[in-house]
Amino acid sequence: MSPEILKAAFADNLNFAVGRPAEIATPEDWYQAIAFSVRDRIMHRWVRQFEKRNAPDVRQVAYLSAEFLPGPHLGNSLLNLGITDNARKALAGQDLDLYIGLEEEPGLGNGGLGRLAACYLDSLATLCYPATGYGIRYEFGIFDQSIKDGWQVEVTDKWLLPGNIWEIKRPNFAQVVKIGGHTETYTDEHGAFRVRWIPDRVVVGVPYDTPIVGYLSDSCVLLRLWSAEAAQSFDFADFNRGDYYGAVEEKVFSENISKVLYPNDEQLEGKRLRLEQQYFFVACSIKDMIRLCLRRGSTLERFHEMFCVQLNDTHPAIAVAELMRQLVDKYAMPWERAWDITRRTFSYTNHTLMPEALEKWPLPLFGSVLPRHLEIIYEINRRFLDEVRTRFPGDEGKIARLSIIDESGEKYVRMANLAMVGSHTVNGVAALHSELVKTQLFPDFHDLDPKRFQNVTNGVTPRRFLGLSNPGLTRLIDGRIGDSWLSNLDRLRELEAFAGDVGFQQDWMRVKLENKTRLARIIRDRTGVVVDPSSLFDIQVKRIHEYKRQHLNVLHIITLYQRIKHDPRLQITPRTFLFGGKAAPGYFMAKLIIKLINSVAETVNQDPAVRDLIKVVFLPDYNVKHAQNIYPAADLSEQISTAGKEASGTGNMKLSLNGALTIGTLDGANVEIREEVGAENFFLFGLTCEQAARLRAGGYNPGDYCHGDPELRGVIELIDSGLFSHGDRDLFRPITAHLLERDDYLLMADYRPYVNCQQEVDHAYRDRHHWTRMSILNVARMGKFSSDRAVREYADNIWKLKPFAPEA
Ligand code: Z57
Repeated sequence: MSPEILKAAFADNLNFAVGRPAEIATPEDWYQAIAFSVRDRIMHRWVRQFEKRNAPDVRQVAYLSAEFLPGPHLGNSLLNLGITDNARKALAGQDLDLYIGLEEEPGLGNGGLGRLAACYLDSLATLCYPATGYGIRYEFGIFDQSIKDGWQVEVTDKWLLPGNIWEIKRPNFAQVVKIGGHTETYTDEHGAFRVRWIPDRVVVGVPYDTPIVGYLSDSCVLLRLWSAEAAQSFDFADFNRGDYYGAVEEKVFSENISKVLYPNDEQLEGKRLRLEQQYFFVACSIKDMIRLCLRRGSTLERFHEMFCVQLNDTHPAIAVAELMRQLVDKYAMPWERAWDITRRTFSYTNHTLMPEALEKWPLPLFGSVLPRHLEIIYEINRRFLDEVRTRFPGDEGKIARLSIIDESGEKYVRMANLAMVGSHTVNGVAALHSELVKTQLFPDFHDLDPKRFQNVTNGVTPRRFLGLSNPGLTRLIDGRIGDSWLSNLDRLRELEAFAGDVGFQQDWMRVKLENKTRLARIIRDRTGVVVDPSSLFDIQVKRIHEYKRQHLNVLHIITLYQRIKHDPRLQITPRTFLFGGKAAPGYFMAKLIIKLINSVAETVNQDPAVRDLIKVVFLPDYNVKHAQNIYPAADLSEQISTAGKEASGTGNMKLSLNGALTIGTLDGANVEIREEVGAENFFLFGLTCEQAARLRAGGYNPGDYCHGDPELRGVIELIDSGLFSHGDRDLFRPITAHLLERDDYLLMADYRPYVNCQQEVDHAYRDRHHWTRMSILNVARMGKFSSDRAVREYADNIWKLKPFAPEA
């Protein structure tokens, strides 16, 4: 695509699609013109590959996820099409990056789980796998975060307000979804016993399609998101009777379903609307697959040969019962046949062991939203438990634990058990996590069928998180090893040869400094805090959660603060501590941790005694767009969750890929990152998950650690003194009291090892050549953590899926 052709395309689209003369076009107009031009190119590929993708022998994967966090499209699509440089030339002097920066991001997810889904779409497209991501087109995505007086304030995310160029509405593929009501039995024309579901509401799901283009692969996958609309025909009766407001009410009620993303990460909020959202997008997606299956001339007997369906956590697990309902109730298939097809269709990814995140729905609520599905689940469960009884006669404890219905107290439907029973494969998201899934989470299922358990360690796309967001480092790497590494990340290993090369190290340091200088400017513009780009950038960006232990990081900061106050001539490496992340609006402790970070920042940053040595910054509104500016500037990556709690983590991969060294526990994918980069290039501290378990079992007493360590006691006392809260001694008491009395996440036990490990970091950073060597080796050894590798593992081991155009 030459600059001339692109220039003409921009001009045409400014004219015909945006409708603005060039003389008065604003940057927003130019953004739109460029975006339309890029979309045209993507659509061209999409249409050209239609035949190949839909050939009768091509098996597709449907990735069902309640969340997708793709980030802004324009920059990434230009990169993947390989036309960024020519687009720049075509704009002759205009600032392409300015236009790229204007795009609103689709914040249709909370954190790691939604971002992982987006990375996988990028890799599926790049590797030419036939795939569709199915989800919800939330009108309001994750809230925008602003900080007022140190507290998080949530602001509605209006991402659709400026219009969304990347999506195409497909009203002709709309689906009708039933909700509520009751079931009836009847005898059909062949005398067979059947069930029908009489709903008390129906809504229409309208798909909006966003094609996602692969990196230099000529291939696209589809992101198909469902939006809820009122069923037109349904309100005619009201209309005719003149009940205009009744009809409007119905419309508003229907549209509620896709109105807003629930802003909880790893914490369920058992709301009816949330269950309706889950069923809504699942029902639309399953019906869409059935439509495609039939249109391609197949019978539903072969559904599982046409589609494999990946359940991204249990949010879409109702799909198991929905496919059964379609096959049995609608298409009159015998139960056994339908169950066989269902089991061959689904596989399930578990993303957490946290008990508060495991989805379960109170039976009465579930039955009132999905009466027919509840019956089907009972039947699935009855047959399943009968099987279990023949294998483990008399073990009623086992039966109770395996049952899809929790009957230990108030009754619940356990979505993880439904997903387990209805899938041929379950996988965890890092080696350690997958072991814990077998031994801690589903030991009884593992006893039943160990072969069903797999591991697929998460990965991230190097295109967005290095190629796009770190052009400086990308150019430097290209200069040494060529540019094929971006689609073959293992080739980064060729950088090992240059790890000790002083010239290369200097270039490496220069790029890092440039990235830090750019971030320093952003920090100043957005927070007013001035930070020194030559200081060590120590970064913890992720959702705020007690298990991720942002407050352990804070305890370290206060430790340094205290040390400098006691000894003003103390020699320490100047550091900038950077935090970013959103707290669930209803999560009190997480919000208080944000307030604590900001309060410590205020005190530290204005204290003349320490302000040249440590600076603390909370960057508001951490999202994909901001993350892209942060990762390239990181020296140190904080991955300090309590061992056994972080299923994988993916920020850990993105930061290391950008040359940060990790300080971390043996948790999630940290374990494998350390294995890959080498123990000598990783700052390890803290309890292992076995040690943590033993400590808890023996009666953990956090107060002992505090009283046995004067420095730690000093830190807690300093918080309680009101120094960081304008004399208010109670403000942070919920945090300190919890640490001293319960400390569920073992901060007190890990404090001393953490602080000592940070001391090693401090020393290591003083030897800049050695540090840079470690940084280069970290990048060189990150190949494993490409989402291309992860997606290939899913395709080979779980989906049995082949690329539709074999790789060149
Ligand atoms: C979420 O972001 C994750 C797990 C969940 O169960 C929910 Br709900 C949301 C995260 C894990 O916390 C990360 O450790 C993991 O890397 C990510 O999912 C992707 O697997």
